[in-house]
Amino acid sequence: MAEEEKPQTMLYWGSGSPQCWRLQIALLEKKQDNVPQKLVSFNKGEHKSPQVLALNARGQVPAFILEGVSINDSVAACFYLESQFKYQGTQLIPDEPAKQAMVYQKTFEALFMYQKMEDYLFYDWRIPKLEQRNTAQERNIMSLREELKLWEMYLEKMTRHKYLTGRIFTLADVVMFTNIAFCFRFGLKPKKFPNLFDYYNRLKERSSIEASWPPHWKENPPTMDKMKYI
Ligand SMILES: N[C@@H](CCC(=O)N[C@@H](CS)C(=O)NCC(=O)O)C(=O)O
Repeated sequence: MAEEEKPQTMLYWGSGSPQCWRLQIALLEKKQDNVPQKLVSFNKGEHKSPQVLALNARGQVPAFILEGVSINDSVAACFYLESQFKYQGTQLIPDEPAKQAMVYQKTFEALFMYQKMEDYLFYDWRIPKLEQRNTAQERNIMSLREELKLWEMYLEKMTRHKYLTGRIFTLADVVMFTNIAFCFRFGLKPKKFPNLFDYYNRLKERSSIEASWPPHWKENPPTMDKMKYI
């Protein structure tokens, strides 16, 4: 990427990254469509460029700065947007204590679910030598399967409602939807997880979600279908 001054407001993002997508959805929900965004190429290693490293010492995206305030973790950034723009666009965290508690809970549980998905999907890449692989991957599969069954059950209980925690779209949906979309993109079988698939279909046409759909997902078929084994 070309050298330039450190911007005051910018989002560096990668296509297909659930973490980046969350933040992009939250920006649209909070009517912050004017935030400039730069797509970085993972293949070219641009997430390790000086511009990204200047904002995020981990060399990861999203790398985000808003009016001089840099906040890189995707969920922390969503919380920050909600507190800065509470009365703009969609209220992503309700005021009512019991509802708020549920949104916090489901948001953090969604991160737990993402971690399990990543442990499974990226295992072979992290441990490239066949002889070093072990039963850990079997455990990853079982753990992710149990986790997704739990979300099936959560959604089963919410059938009267469109969203994860009730009648309104919240931060929990911002985080969980991107995980679920990732699951189906990588081969999760709709028949095995019908509630997750219904949820996915209910939300995928929401304007913030549709507008920020990962561009390379639109253009290319999936390269991996490992989620079909779950
Ligand atoms: N906790 C961070 C994680 C971000 C993250 O893992 N980003 C990935 C993209 S999916 C990345 O940049 N990976 C490249 C690397 O770690 O080198 C967040 O939610 O913002």
